[in-house]
Amino acid sequence: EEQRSLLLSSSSRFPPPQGVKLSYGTAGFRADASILQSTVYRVGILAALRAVNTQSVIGLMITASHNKVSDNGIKVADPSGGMLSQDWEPFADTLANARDPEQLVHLIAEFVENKKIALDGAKSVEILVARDTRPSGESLVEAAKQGISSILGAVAHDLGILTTPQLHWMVRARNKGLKVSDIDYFKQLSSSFRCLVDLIPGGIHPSDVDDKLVVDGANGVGGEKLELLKTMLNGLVIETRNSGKGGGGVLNEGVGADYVQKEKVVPCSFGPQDVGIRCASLDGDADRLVYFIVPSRSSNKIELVDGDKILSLFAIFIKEQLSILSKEIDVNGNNDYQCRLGIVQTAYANGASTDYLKQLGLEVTFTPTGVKHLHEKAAEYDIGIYFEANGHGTILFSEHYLRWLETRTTVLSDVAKGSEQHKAALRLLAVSELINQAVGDALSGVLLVEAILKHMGWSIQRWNELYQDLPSRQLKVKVMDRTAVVTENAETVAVTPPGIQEATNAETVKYPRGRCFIRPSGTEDVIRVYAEASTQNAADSLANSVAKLVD
Ligand code: NG1
Ligand code: ZN
Repeated sequence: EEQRSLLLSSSSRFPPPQGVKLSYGTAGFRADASILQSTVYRVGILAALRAVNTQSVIGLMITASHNKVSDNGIKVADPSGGMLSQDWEPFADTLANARDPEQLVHLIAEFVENKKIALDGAKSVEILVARDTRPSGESLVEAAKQGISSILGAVAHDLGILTTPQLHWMVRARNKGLKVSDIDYFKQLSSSFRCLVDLIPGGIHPSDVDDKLVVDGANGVGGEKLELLKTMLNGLVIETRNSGKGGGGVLNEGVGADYVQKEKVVPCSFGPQDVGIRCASLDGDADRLVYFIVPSRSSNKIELVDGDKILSLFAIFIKEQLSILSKEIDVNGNNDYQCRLGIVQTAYANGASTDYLKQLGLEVTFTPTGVKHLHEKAAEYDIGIYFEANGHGTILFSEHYLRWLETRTTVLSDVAKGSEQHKAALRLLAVSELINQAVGDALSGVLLVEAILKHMGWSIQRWNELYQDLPSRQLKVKVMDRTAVVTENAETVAVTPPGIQEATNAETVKYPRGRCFIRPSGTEDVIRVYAEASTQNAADSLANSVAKLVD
């Protein structure tokens, strides 16, 4: 029928690349941009099917995040604004690897039947498409649109260049029935930031006025968007570098959160002039954030303030508000609601951060790498804070808890407006508005870090001293087949190949405070090795010897 011929004719324009097998990994599909046309077209089809199936707005983001500028990728944002439902991932793989139009159409028909997707095109559904600043993005957006419009009733809405978290935010907002444009995102961020600043005990310290933050935009979309956000903020001085404008540097080349976190050196255009200043780095699509300090004029080494430390800062602040709130007693002398606060990390979290968080009495759990796992776990709490060490993370508030907070603010403002409890409830609500509820978001992350530092009256040095990172080393080993390594227990134990875990353990016990694990990357053809120990030399040596076992 109509649908079938539509698919056959459009797919014949997007022949798949020969001899490559693509897989929808932790970050969707990622590859050299030159081979992605057919994949992106097919993910367009998938997104359209998902939209019809859920009768909701779906998002498509074209980005390869922190990877090199010649790469690109595509991922799907589900109706909640989160990652594509995991039970659709195998279908994504199957579609991407279909040999020819006939097979593709057959696979789609089979899936549609299986999932009982009603493809009558009667009710139209919308797919929001956005891309980062990669030059290949423009033609890939076209391919995505062709895929989308091959499904009857599916309509693509091109939002141009956005950060990844912005797109996820838009999808989430649209499915809540809000008519939003991308300016609403900036309005919500700036007004909730203002709200937090207004609630600082004793107001902003006068010395804060010329206390600046310098942000490395990775020569990508984040720098550009931050420039815009800045114009809507008061009481925060931000200098943006590597904003990607005016023919400056190359995306992610010697810049950005991934570079800074892995290499632990200053990014391009930072140097001796920045000694002691609060600096931050975004990644190429602005969903990761790390801070850093340049400690001395004579070296390009930095003190990294990573995702674990951002997590710790957020946790302290949230915990403080909760303990203020818990002093609120109702007329019967009861505190009527105990908020469940949970912290979610991965095995890459620095051991010192986990120790610190546990010491604060917080509940810490571990999931495998990949935001979808952390996000899912964090969503089990009233307030769930998750972060990957590399700077991807956010704070999730349950709807139930938000409703409770809202009623508290009304009740409290009747009886005790201006009370500490009232303010704490307002702060938590402002945090829930500021921090992206869909995915990790570097721009909202920067604003929350800045608001909390002002609230605490802390310098970046004071924040960095919360605990001292254990020395660590991360290596990657190129392998023929990364699927040979299979892990369990939140990736801390390798169950295959046989004997590899025992050999790793035998190395690890040689080092005081040693901890080491291996896992296959979900985004590159490598096995990653992570090691931690009491000295840098020991961590390096442990990582190297385990890398040799993998090779
Ligand atoms: P892989 O390649 O699976 O390790 C990397 C990061 C993840 C996550 C994804 C998605 C590390 C060790 N891994 O995944 O945390 O950010 O990329 O971009 O940083
Ligand atoms: Zn990213």
